[in-house]
Amino acid sequence: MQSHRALIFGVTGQDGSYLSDFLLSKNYEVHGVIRRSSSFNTGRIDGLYKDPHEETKFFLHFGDLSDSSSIRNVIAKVKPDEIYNLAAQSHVRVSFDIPEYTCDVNALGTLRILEAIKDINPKIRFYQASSSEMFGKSPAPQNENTPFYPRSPYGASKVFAYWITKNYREAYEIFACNGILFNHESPRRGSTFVTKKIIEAVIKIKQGKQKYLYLGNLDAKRDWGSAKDYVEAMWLMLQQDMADDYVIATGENHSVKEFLDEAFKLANLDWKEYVKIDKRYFRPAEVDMLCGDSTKALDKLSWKPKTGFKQLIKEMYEAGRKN
Ligand code: NAP
Ligand code: F7E
Repeated sequence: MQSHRALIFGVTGQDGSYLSDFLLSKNYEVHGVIRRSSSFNTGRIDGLYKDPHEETKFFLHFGDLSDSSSIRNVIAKVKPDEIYNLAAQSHVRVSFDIPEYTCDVNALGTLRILEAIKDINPKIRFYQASSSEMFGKSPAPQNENTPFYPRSPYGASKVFAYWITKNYREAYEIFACNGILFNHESPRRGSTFVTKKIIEAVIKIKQGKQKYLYLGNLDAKRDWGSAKDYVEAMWLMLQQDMADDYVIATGENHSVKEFLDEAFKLANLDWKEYVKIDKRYFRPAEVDMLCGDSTKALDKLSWKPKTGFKQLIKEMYEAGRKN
């Protein structure tokens, strides 16, 4: 039987790397789009990449979501059955510094892929990485029917991408799905997101290599799940009979303070002795509380999270200590 072929935009990111692992385990041929960079940006996928002269099911191509021609060329060349758009300027705080770039990549980048699918092969199935940041100020628990109220250029860019994905589904019958994923973390999480920043600091403080940890708003609450669990949900969405949108979450939320409690406890330390507040890390507008209701994903995809809050922190801590 011929194996399925997937194309992943954002393959070098946290989710792109876990999705690649997952699809390769399902015998997919996996193609990823990477950006040219002056230093290597492939650390998360180095274990998967082989010289193309050897036998491999994992291939990389240069491209960029701000460049329509590269998107069209790679889709035409790879001829994928499924496309996963995980590429984004994904940092909420940074989106206030570079709002125009964030919207170009996250919002128009999604439109560029959809236009290419429409023109090249409308039968390609499409996954869009939508985000709980779209709910912003809407009260928790948030599900597929909760109104969007984004609080950042990042959130607003993802709202456009969500609607254009839905629009191409309705207008052109493209099998296009939005996965509305709540925060998900892992040992591969970028170092400037709060969970990984805390874990790295705990380890360095314990080793005597760092004195203090500077953070912003400690009262914000997030529904933190595991990236490894969440990439399976992305794939499940594209295996259904009908395209649809799904919230993916744990249904539990915790404050940044609670995360600090758990993480510092693993090193037998009291975070209150090491954490200092730096105003630079506050956002011009904050999302105070996110907590997802993923009943629909359980009913329709039989998906549920496997990793709890404490287990996630422990996994990140143990992996960090080995590095
Ligand atoms: P991430 O680690 O920041 O990865 C983002 C990926 O996008 C990287 O591969 C990055 O490439 C690539 N990228 C950035 N700008 C690009 C451009 N102009 N052209 C092509 N590629 C570009 O993000 P993540 O945590 O894996 O998240 C994956 C997706 O899910 C993102 O769209 C994010 O917004 C969304 N999301 C994430 C979460 C979460 O909690 N993690 C929750 C909801 C939604 P480089 O490596 O070269 O920078
Ligand atoms: O912040 C607070 C901060 O940057 C979480 C992205 O993957 O998930 C992520 O966005 C909370 C916020 O994630 C620091 O103010 C305090 O309330 O880890 P974060 P995020 O903004 O929730 C969503 C679902 C996405 O879609 C995004 O792509 O922690 N916080 N002090 C801090 N945050 C950071 N980064 N750094 C601090 O020092």
